[in-house]
Amino acid sequence: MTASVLQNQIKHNEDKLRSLQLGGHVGFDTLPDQLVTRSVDAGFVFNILCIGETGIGKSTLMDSLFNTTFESNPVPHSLPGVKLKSHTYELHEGTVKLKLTLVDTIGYGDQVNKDDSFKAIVDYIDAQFEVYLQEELKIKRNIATYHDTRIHACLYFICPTGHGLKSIDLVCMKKLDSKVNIIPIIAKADTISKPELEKFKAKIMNELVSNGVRIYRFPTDDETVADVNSSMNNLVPFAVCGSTDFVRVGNKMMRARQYPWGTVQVENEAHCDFNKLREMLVRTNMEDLRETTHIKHYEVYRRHRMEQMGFSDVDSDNKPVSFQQTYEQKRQMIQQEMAQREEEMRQQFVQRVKEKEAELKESEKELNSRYERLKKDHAEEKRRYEEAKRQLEEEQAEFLRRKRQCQSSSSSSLPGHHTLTLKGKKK
Ligand SMILES: Nc1nc2c(ncn2[C@@H]2O[C@H](COP(=O)(O)OP(=O)(O)OP(=O)(O)O)[C@@H](O)[C@H]2O)c(=O)[nH]1
Ligand SMILES: [Mg+2]
Repeated sequence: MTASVLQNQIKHNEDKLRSLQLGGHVGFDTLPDQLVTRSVDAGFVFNILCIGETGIGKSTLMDSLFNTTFESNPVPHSLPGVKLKSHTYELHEGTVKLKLTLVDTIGYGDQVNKDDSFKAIVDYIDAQFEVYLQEELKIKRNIATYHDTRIHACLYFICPTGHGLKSIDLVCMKKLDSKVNIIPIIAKADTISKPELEKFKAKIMNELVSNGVRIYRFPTDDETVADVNSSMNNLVPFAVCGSTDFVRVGNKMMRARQYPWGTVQVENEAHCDFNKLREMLVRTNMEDLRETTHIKHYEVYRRHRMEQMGFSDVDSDNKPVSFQQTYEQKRQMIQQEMAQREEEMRQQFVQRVKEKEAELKESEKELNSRYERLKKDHAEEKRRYEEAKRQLEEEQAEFLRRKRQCQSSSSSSLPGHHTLTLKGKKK
């Protein structure tokens, strides 16, 4: 069935849709409850990526956000490149299970040349999308039980310099803004004064806008959270601080940082925006962050990869094509390519055989002519020896003849001294 026929059929069915009144209670109004029960049983997955320079307070903020102690070791400043490290934890709050993955950058901003600092991060995010895509493309896929490692929220830790963003911040955020939900935060905000902080925030936002960096905006389309989200959007980047130390405030132990001149309470809204960040990230918009990751960022990645594989929803004339048609087209293309390559290889083989044959013939000719030459030389040599032999035999016969002549003349002459001179060479 072609795509256009299918679309027509769906439209036809929609046109036929009629709204009916029920005669009594049926029970499908419990669907939302069924959904909640099912989701609670399955548990939730949330993945946070923390990008920030070494020692900027990433681990401390995560401990403060989830009010626990995650494993972390301070990282040296001497690493040659940026790496990413992930840890997965299972957290329980009431009946709700949360599988939380925290991914940390290691060695970020420590290199002399920071041009490529973003690469490892981009690669990590893409790798998580790729794993998900491969699972989706499997014949026997397990999406329901699959551990989704795609990054849902990226907390970008900005140094509290009061001056604005560094180029590494802008470059990195620009590279990531189409791949992940970026939430910029000003780290160690207790080190910056209140008037300075307002100016700093405005400057950061201006720089982000003028460089076209798209950060995550809390959604304002759901009216239950529209007001709070739009007011929180105005507070971005949140100025946060974290701590692993506690002080007693009233009858409660609170996370705080103590200084000779006073105490900074992490959860005190007059001291920093930590509470607002937690409210937005964990309590109000966790589901939106997960959804945006799936329907916006993953969709971009998936589309790009499918196009890379040669799939498309429309053909060159902008007419809809189905997956099946593209697949058939692709298969034919590959088969043609294979046949062409086979033919090329066959021709190459024939050519090589011909060349080899010619080479062999040439060397056979060479051998034959050498054999003939040797045969001729041998015959010549033989003839020379025969000649020499014949001469020798003649001389031998001559010698014997003379010897006999000599003997006969010496026996017939008187005794005395005679000298006999032989002609010719002695052999
Ligand atoms: N002033 C101030 N200091 C902080 C804050 N958060 C953390 N620190 C301190 O900064 C230091 C580094 O904190 P970490 O949380 O280990 O920083 P990190 O970014 O995880 O460091 P690496 O993992 O080593 O890169 C510690 O001494 C913390 O006490 C903060 O909000 N304000
Ligand atoms: Mg750390």
